[in-house]
Amino acid sequence: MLPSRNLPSDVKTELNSIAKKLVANGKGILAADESVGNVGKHFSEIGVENTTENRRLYRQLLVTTAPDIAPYISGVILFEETLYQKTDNDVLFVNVLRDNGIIAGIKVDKGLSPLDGTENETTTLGLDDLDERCSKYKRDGADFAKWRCTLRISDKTPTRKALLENANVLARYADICQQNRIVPIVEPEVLTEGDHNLERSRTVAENVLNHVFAALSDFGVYLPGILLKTQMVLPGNTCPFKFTTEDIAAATTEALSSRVPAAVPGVVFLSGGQSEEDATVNLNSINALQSCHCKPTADHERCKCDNTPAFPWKLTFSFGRALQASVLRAWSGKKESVELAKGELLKRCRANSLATQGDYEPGSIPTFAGNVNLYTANHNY
Ligand code: 5MM
Repeated sequence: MLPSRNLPSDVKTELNSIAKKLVANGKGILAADESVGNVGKHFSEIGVENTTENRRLYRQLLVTTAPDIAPYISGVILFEETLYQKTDNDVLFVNVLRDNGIIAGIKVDKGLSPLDGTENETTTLGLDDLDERCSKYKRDGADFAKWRCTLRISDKTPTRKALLENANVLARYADICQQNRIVPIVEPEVLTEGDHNLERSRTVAENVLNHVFAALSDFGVYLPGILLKTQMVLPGNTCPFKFTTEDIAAATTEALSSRVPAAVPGVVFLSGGQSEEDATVNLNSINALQSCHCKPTADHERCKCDNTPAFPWKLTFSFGRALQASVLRAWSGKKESVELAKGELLKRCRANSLATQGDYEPGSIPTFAGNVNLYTANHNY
């Protein structure tokens, strides 16, 4: 098998075109690929039983909002079960998305597993049969995939062992996806647990990205056909110091600038336990650094900018919790609340779309759970 960077040019063109569509102007990704256990945690908070049918009903609510959210959402990441589920009208969810111009993606990792010989560090499972699964998922309508590895910050971590292992696993996954004409979203998530400050968070982010891009290069991954999914650079969740959204945006873009090659079409951020509003405001601050926000013509003449983006990659969202917290609370498992919940999803999608342009006015689009802290201890399943 040739390395992905030597794939035929039509395959590379297809991969690059999918990746670029996923980060098209004003659009981002809805991460709705929670594994069964994780859905159970969310459902228990709203008093809904974690059954296959309730998961289908909830995902149906998300997917059938497609006609409204399509201007803001380029892709939806599904869990394997969801890829094969249908609406009440017997239409596959994947077809509902496709008919509205939204690309279907799939979570292909099989979850985290302890990394032997480390203190609480992990690797991610799922490589063994990945090639066969990817070939099937592509046939069944998935054009992109996601694989999440996690790293944690403490006095002793991340260890070199964890950095190398997770980078290699992500690179093998990415290579296998590309061989199957699937765009891999490469997700090395540094968890927010800890009392570390912003500076420590930034240096760890840089170290992780160094390892990941070295491995992607070693494994011959075709960079114009991937997306990077990563955390914003935030202080640890128990850090005693406060940082502004501008500090967070500066630390995040600094870490990315020094480590992410220009060939990567986009960086899609996870929300990482931030409230819906914080995630949107921080995404907005990040994108405010991407370009001058003068308006065309008149203002351009005043500031003399040529409106060239500051960074070579698009900076958008691939939020899970920060797109769904209000939806879940509004829905609460009730048929009569489906429309209300769809409205909450639409509002969050619009807010985040504005944030990808640096045009979101904080507090301007309130939602049910906009300010609820969505931190999950040990987001390790
Ligand atoms: C949506 O949740 C994804 C799947 O989670 P589990 O496999 O842990 O159930 C998850 O990978 C998610 O995409 C990332 O954690 C980012 O989500 P947040 O909620 O941080 O935006």
